[in-house]
Amino acid sequence: MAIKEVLVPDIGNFDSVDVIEVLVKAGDTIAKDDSLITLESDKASMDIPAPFAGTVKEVKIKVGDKAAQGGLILLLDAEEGSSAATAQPAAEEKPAPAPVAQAAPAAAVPEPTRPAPEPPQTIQPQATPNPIAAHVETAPGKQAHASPSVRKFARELGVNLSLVSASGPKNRILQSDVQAFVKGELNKPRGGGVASAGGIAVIQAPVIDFSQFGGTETKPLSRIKKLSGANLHRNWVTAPHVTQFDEADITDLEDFRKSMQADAEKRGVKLTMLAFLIKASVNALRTYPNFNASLSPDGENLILKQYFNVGFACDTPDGLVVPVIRDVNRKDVLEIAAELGELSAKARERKLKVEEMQGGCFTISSLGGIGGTAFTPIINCPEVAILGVSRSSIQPVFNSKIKEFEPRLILPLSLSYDHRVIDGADGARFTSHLRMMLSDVRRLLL
Ligand code: CAO
Repeated sequence: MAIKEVLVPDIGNFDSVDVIEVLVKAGDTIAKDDSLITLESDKASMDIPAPFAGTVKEVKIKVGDKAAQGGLILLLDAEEGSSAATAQPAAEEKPAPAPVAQAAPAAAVPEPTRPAPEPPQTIQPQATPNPIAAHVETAPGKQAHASPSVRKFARELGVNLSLVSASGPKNRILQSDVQAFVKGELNKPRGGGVASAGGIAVIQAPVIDFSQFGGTETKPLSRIKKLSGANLHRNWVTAPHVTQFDEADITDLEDFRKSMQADAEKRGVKLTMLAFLIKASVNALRTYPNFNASLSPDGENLILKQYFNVGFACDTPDGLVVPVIRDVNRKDVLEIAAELGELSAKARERKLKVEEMQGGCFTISSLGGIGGTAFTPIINCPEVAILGVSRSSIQPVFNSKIKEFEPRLILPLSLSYDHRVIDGADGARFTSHLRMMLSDVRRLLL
């Protein structure tokens, strides 16, 4: 064994390119041609293969570094008789020696068009469950031939290239082969576990060229929209939603709110209905603690919270955000209204801190200032319920005491809850409790 330096070989017309992946670590035993790092320029990505076999002593490069020809990648305890000079190219894969081998004696040259054979791939660990990775298995021994960019593409998706059928020349795997494999895996009915016993097999959405029907313009989604979209989709498909609709008579509450408005304004606070709704919701959460809870990750337990933090959906030019008002049980309606104003202003000025959007127990989505009669809000998981509020309007309500219809201000409520945690009866009890709280302003003050 001898310690050898492995350097960045000639990488074409690039002075310095980004290191986007380091595929080995100290202590790894590697074979000749195993990929060591992946470099990416604005035009292409390329893997740098090991010029000889051995054990990695020390990696000298990291993700984010810039690499240039001759730069040190790692120190290798090289196996005897294995060197760049003595290594023979595989007859099929590398018919001609790389022209710049002398310029970088310690490293083999990556060959963009005829790359080294793919080492047996392992599934990359995923931050979130990956339906593709979950359905592929490693098939050691079978070597796949693909360009570095295709291998990178496959790695990003967690695809084991040895399972992908090749359609390129000399049995080479093309990007379209990886895409076809992924499509095939996604369209397979999910089987095996209880959660997938129903088999959610979704057919591929057709790709439509809308310009055939008229003019179009493509506008990128904002970062918030992309993030919230993915979360909303997950919450919608994982939590079985039921929405309970109800109506609260807020005639007296609205009179009270208006009577307090001038006082509130003197303190620089806008007192809207939402502050009262937040207060009333916490009263309902205390009465029905299962709503102030989250399911444990294994789905075996309910984690009941002893704090009362309420989030509210806030519409901003960049999309939906949910600031959280903490410890609502310890605050009066004016304090809640003040915080509501501050947090909404911050949200619209993009100044919300991450911690101001964390720790919520229950969310209110109020569209009352805009319009509508009812809607089905999506639960902000891992919370188990969300209250939707629509626009209040004057409705004729029959007063049985005087046997007459009276004009009353009615507020529509839409409570979506996770049916794994909350039964329909409790859903109806919760909204009835809210009705009661909102229709008698004195109760809110208790
Ligand atoms: N019925 C009738 N009017 C209502 C009302 C209701 N339920 N709720 C509020 N209003 C009125 C307010 O009184 C106010 O009237 P004035 O301007 O005459 O005083 C006006 O509507 C605007 O209210 P607001 O929006 O400034 O204040 P708010 O406290 O009601 O709401 C906030 C604050 C941040 C929740 C709101 O601005 C917002 O962003 N709403 C959208 C939330 C959203 O997008 N939800 C959908 C999420 S997807 O599930």
